[in-house]
Formats: sequence, C-alpha cells, structure tokens
Amino acid sequence: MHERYDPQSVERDAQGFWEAQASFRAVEDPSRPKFYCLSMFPYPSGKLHMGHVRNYTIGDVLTRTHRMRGYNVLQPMGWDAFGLPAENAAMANAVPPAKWTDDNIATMKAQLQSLGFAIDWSRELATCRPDYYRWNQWLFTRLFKKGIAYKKTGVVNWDPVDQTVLANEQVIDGRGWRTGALVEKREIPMYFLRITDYADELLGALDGLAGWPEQVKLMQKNWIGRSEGVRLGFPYTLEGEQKQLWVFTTRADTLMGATFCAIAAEHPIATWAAARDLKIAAFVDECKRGAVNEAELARLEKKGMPTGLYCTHPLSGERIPVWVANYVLMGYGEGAVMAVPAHDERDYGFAQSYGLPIKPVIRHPLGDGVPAPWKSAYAEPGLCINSGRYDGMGFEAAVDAIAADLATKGLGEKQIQWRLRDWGISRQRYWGCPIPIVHCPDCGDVPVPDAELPVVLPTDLVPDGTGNPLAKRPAFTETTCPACGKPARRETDTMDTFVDSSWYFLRYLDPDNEERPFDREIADHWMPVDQYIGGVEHAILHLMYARFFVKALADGGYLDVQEPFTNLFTQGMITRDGAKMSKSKGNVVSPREYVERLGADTARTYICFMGPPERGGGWVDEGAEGVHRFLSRLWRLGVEVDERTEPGAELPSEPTGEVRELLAKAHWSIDKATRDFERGFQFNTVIAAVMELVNEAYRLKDGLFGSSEGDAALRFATATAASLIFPFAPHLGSEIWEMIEGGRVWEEPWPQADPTLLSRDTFTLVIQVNGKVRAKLEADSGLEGEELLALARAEEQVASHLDGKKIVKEIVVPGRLVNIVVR
Ligand code: ANZ
Ligand code: ZN
Repeated sequence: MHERYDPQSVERDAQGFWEAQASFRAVEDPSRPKFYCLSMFPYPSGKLHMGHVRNYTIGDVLTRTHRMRGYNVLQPMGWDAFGLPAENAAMANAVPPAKWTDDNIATMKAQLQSLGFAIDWSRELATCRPDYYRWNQWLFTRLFKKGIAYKKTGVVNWDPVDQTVLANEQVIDGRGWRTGALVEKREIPMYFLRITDYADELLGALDGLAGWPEQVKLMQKNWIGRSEGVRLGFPYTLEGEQKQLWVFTTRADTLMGATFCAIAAEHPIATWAAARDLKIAAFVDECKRGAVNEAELARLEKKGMPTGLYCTHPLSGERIPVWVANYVLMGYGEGAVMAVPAHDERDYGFAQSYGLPIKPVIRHPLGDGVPAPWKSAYAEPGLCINSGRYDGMGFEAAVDAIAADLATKGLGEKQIQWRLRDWGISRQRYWGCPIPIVHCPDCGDVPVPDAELPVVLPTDLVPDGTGNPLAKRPAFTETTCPACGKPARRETDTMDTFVDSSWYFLRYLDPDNEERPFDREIADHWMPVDQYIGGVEHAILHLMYARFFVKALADGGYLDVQEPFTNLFTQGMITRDGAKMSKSKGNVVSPREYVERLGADTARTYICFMGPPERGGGWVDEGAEGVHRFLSRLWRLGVEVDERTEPGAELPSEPTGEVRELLAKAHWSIDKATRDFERGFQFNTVIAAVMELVNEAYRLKDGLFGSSEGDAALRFATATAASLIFPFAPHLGSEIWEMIEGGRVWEEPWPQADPTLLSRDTFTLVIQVNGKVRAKLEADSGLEGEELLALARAEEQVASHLDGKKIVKEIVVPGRLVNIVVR
C-alpha cells in the first residue's frame, strides 16, 4: 500500500475501474425512486473553468448521495455545441467551426473525466451532430404544421460588420456588442415560435414551482410581463376619414388628465406625418436608429415633435395634439400612449421640455396643485379629482366606470397586455441547426419531409465575416421542392442555439432512438428533472424556452409532464481576491493545474468547502492546500488502520471510554452529514464534520490500536469518514472504503447514525426580533451563523414578525441567541 497520498495514482485507478465496470450507467428501474440530476451542459469553449467545476461538483455530490440513499440516479452530460464563438475562432484561425468544436469537446471531456464525475457517458450528446439536430428539425416541422412555428417579417437589429441580426441584449448603446458598429434596423423574413400562446400558462405555473428560487421566478414573471389595462381610442379625422388612435393604458383612471398623445416613430401616423414634413422625417429616422430596448429607452433623453395632427379626447371632447416621441415603443401595446404628465414620470419630463399642459387628476397627499417641477409626477393611485363625474372614485372604481363609458361609445375595452414576444429563432449564421424549409416558387415554404431529415450542415465551411457561407454554397442551397419536385431553394438561416438547449434533457433519456426524438414512455419515467443546476445568467431565456418546449410537447402528446425542472439551483460566482475570476483580471485559477498538482478530490472538496454554493465563493489558494492536507491525513489514517488492525473485529455492544468517544464522534458526524444534506446544499458543514471526525481519530488512535474493541472502533470511524467524504472526494473515499471494508462504497446504503451513541450537544437558542424574545428552541451546539439564522427565520412566531418588513441587521451569538433587526 502507498504510505503517501498520491492522488494521481488513486484517481487513475478509481476512474479506470468505474469506466471498466460502467458504474454510472443508468437503466430504468421501477423498483427504486428515480432521481434525474441535470447540470446545464457546457458550451465547448475548449477550457473548463472553476465555475464549471463547481457546477458539476454540486451535481455530482447530489448524484452520489442520492444513489447511496437508494435512488436510481441519472446524471448525463453533453455539449451545447453550436454558436457564435466557434465561428469567431474559425475566422481567427481559418479552421472550420466543426473541427474547432470537436477538438474542444475532446479536451473538455478529458478534463471532466479527470474530475471523476459519476456521469453516464453512454448518453453523451452534442447539439452540432446530425443525430441530435435532426430531431430539432423534426420537432420544428411538427411545430410548423401546427402553426406554432411561423414566418413573418420582423424588424431586426442588423450589425453591418458581422452581417448578422443581433438580439436586443447584444446591442449596447446602439452598437453591436462584438464589432462596435452602429446597428441598423432591417426588415427581413424570419421564423418565430409562438411562445406568446403560452404566456398565461408560463406565468400561472410559476406559483407551483416550489423548488425554484424566488428571485428566478420573479425574473420570469417580469419577463412575461402581464399588464391589466384598457385599450382606448382617441377619434380623429384624416383626409376626410373618421379614425381612432388606439392606446393602451394601465391607468385609465387618469384619462381625464390626458393632455396629449405620443406615438412611436414606426407608427402609421408618424409615417404619414414624415411624408409631409422633412423635419419630422429626419426625426423619425433618428428615432428608428436609436435605442432598441426598454432599459436603454428609460435612459434616453425624452425627445419628440408634434405631428400636426389632433385627435379628440374620447370623454371630454377636448382637442388633443399627437406627438411623435422617442420613448414610445412600437412593439408594445398599440405603439401609442395617452400622455398624462401629472402622473407619469416620462410624460412629465416630456411635457416639461415642450411646455405641454399638466393637469392633475389624482389627489396628491400634499395637496391638489400642479406638481412643481422639483416634485415631478405623482404616480401612485389615489382618488380622482378634476375628473367630472369620476371625482372621488378610487383606482378600481374609476377604471371600471371609465371603461364602461368608453365601451358604450365603442371607444374602449379592458385588455391584458403581455411583455413577452414571440421567439424569433432565425439566425443568419452558419454554425447552427439548418431550418428545415424549402422555398418553392410555386408551393411557398415547404417543410422538409421526415424521410429527408436531417438537412445536414456541411462541416467544411469557414466563415470569412461577410455573411452566412451556407448561402454561397449551391450544393446546399439548390434543391428540389418536396411537394412538386421543381427546382427550389433551401433556407440558409439556422436556428437560435436556445432551440438546441430547450429539449436536450429529453434526448439524454433516449439518446439512440432513430425513430423519434425520444420515446414517450421512457421520458415519462425520468421526467421531470429532479434537480437542475446551473448559472443564474440563464434565469430568463433558457429556462423560459425549455418550459415552453415542454408545454408544447405535452400539448402535442409527446410527453406527460408540464414542467421540466422540479428543483432549480443557481450557483453563485467564484471570485478570487474579491473579484470575479476572469482573464482580463489575471486571477483565473485553472482547474487543470489544480487537478494535476493536488488531485481532483482536493479541487472538488475545496470548492464545496468554500461556502454555501448559492453564494459567491472566494477562492483562496491556502484553502485548497488546507483541504489537501486534510485528505492526506485521512489517507494516512486509512493506510495505518488497514495495516494495524484485522477485519472482523467486533464492536462492543456497550462501548465505554475512548472507544465510546470515537464511536460517538463517528455517529455524530453521520447524523450531522445526513441532516445537512437533507437541508439542501450545506456541503461545507458536512466536510467540516468529517474533518472533526478525522481529528478525533488521530487524537485517540494510539490508545485504541491493539485492543480488539479499539481496532473495531478505529475501523468504523475510518470507514465512516471514507463514506461521508466520498460524495466530495470519490476516488479517495472509495479507495479507503475498499481497504477497510472491501467492496464499493457507492453501492452501499447511506450510513445510519445510532441514536444510543448520539450524544448530541444542544443549547437553548433564544430568538429575538428587534430585541424582543419571540421564540426559543433547542439547537445543536455545532451550528453557526447562517445555520442558526435559517433556523430562527423558519420559526413561525419569528416569521410572522418579519413578514413585510425589511431586515436591516442580523446578530448571531453562537450558543446563545439570534437577534433580527427589522424596519
Ligand atoms: C397613461 C398613463 C398614466 C400611464 C399614468 C401610466 C401612468 P406596463 O405596466 O408596462 O404595461 N405605454 C403603453 N404603451 C406603451 C408603448 N408602446 N411604449 C411606451 N410606453 C407605453 O405599462 C403600461 C403603461 O406604459 C401605459 O399606461 C402607458 O402609459 C405606457 F399616470 O397610460 B400609461
Ligand atoms: Zn413546389
């Protein structure tokens, strides 16, 4: 046996064994509860970073603990392998994206494997391979036939340098995020997915997702953006014709305070006005080039011009001027607003700039006068004033009465608006999944029939920055119409890579199926994912799209579940010296270096020891060294106990003295680990408990070696430490277990604490809110800051005093009390 801890050889041996035995192969087994543990699959950038290591270690710890607790666990892995970086790298190095991607997958796979994750690699997939994207195309044609996928022209942000459409998020201050070029607006035909049909369901189901972080649900809710309001019309006459300018408002109660209307630059009235006036035309052009997203619009200086058109107030009959304004979005509501400067911040700023009237119609708590400039708009709901028959009404009564009066004139009705837009999936890019459509001069857009799928993406192209190289390859574009057989042109747009990642978790379940994307019965067995783990940067788009896909698939009869992910865990960022690890800061710790020097087990254990994983973790080099010393100590303990004791030594039924002390510590650590795992992600405290156990074994071992009871206690304590550390340091844990107990620790049940040996030290925790005692409870002596706070907050009498309040300070005196200060 190796005296010295040599992680390289321990890890090589263990990994070789797992691979030979296919230890992590998952097979459906109705006799055990299933646990589908999914980590967001990586983009194959070529290098694993510590964020990946943390993400996948969290998943692996859960995978291994659940398996020991009797679950049939599935942990798959794959590659989100289409996308822009491959094209950029291809341009820089003149290598086809396919080659670059394949090479990166190979290196990253080796790196992942060196970390010893319990992954079922037989299910590995890469979204850039035809055996995967074929099913993207298959699903697209199904959605197309159902009308969920459809074509329309859309105004897009066009980056003239990259020759591509940019997402709103990719436009920064009117320039392309990558090229810095001034972004143009263009109208092009694109394919969309009708996610808006699911807006209601996507919103409503959020409440049922008890295993999701509140913050993520809130982000989704805001993104869907349901607004209740009134659509109402301002009549006007144009060239002899009676028309209405429609607006959407959430504040119909302020209608009597509307002093002008404002329309977007793309609104038909603006187009009409621009055709008659060069100055308006110039302004409209300027607006169209300007900001594209709401966040930017909010920052913009409010600018506008009168169109010369007047409309009539639908209730008072007053003459109301119509202005073009840069703060009105064409894509929301009616592309027009009724402006109520007294009660809307933006309208107020605009009215101030252009000297438009400000008429208060909601009682201000400080008086009814026109707000002074420094006071700004009063945007809270309140009682109506200066509003004729609506005076004295509150928000709801006024909205109801005004909506009813408008309805009798045919000038309004209540309406619900959604912020969510249909999902444009067309990308004018090469390195993506080809959209399976053929354009026929006679038949129009014809979906490619199943028998002709996949539409294979050529893998030898190298983009040169002048647009999509697919469009320049006749062998790809020239085809015949599947419907009539005449010459036709193949679509050259590829799909947004978010399509690839919207259902990959289903393909893992049945990766070799050549008839269908996945078998329904198999999918119904494993779905939903029990635990999803990933970065919070995917809180909105990826998770929304995946939820939408699952709902659409369920509607199509392909799947039973309505929601893909029961529990979601979003990990915090890893920092070093107080800053995010990034190349530009030069503070990146490469996992490879650590694995090569200290071993995968140290890297994994340290990353879990850094702190609760939902928070950011500060990487400290000495911390990793410390964990390495601990694992080395445990290793030497294992070797010594193995050499100096005999298997089969019996534990005493009534242990006493030092034997009892050590056994008590072992059972205490089992109990603590079990409870911490049950609470979720308290990994650091589990590791700390094993450290305590190992210290105790070192302290007592010289007095214990030699007696059969002492030997048995040492063997038990060492095996316990091995099995508890196993989820974090699986190579070392399983090797020590094998030395002492023989066999495979991952096939063993989770250890059980013996209550008779469990002398748990407890104390009475006093919980105060604002210094007043609200509760008392018995708590474990070992508990510290965050743990005690969590216990305190969970107490009902405490929670009721926190409800609706803001926590300003939390004071913890371990072993005594918690005081929460609220406002
Ligand atoms: C009059 C009014 C009075 C408004 C008031 C607000 C306060 P949400 O909650 O996001 O749905 N609005 C409507 N369409 C718009 C567009 N295309 N571009 C910019 N702004 C638009 O917001 C609805 C409110 O945003 C609407 O209610 C409208 O202004 C504005 F005291 O109408 B409101
Ligand atoms: Zn045809």
